[in-house]
Amino acid sequence: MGATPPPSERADQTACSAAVVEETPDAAVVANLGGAAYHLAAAAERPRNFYLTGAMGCTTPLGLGLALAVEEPVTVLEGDGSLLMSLGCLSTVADAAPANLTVVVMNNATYGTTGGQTSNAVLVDFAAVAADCGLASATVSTVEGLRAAYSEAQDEDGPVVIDCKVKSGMPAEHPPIDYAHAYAKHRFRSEFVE
Ligand SMILES: Cc1ncc(C[n+]2csc(CCOP(=O)(O)OP(=O)(O)O)c2C)c(N)n1
Repeated sequence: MGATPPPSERADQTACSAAVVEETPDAAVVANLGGAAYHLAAAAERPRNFYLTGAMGCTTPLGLGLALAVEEPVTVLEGDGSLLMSLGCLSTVADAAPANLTVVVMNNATYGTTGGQTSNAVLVDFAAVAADCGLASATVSTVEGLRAAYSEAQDEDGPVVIDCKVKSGMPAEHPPIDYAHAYAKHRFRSEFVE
């Protein structure tokens, strides 16, 4: 069963998102819909961010496809609820094994975006599930812990899954996110294709 640290022992999600961008300034970062997108925008709004809308359960699959298509580092900022919705995708990640892919599960153990209902993440050890699929994995609950595990992940010769225990809640403010589909696709795609 996954460890469930109390809120006081969980990391700040905006600070974790900032650490990811600081460690890999060139990375494409794919954020889960809602909370993960808002925290990423608060930390570092940039054209190499792709903010999902609506498509819960598709964040890691989208990141996997992207990692297979580009050479840059690709980082997925997952939600625990979203990953639970498509948990089998971790076996696909292990099978395809792009070395440039890192999945950080922003695990607040809730469906934060829809009001904070408890998710079944309290029953699941994501790092153990990833390891069972054959993936390198780690569990962290501080910004410093994430920074260290994330930095190590960049040197791994395969994908890495990091279960990052974060506090629930939304950032007080973040830059506006333009979700218009054609604009969002063009802005992100033109970072990688001439
Ligand atoms: C298939 C589907 N079901 C439900 C929703 C509604 N919904 C949007 S965000 C969300 C919660 C997401 O939880 P999690 O992935 O843990 O991320 P968090 O909100 O905690 O950051 C839900 C249920 C949706 N967008 N798509």
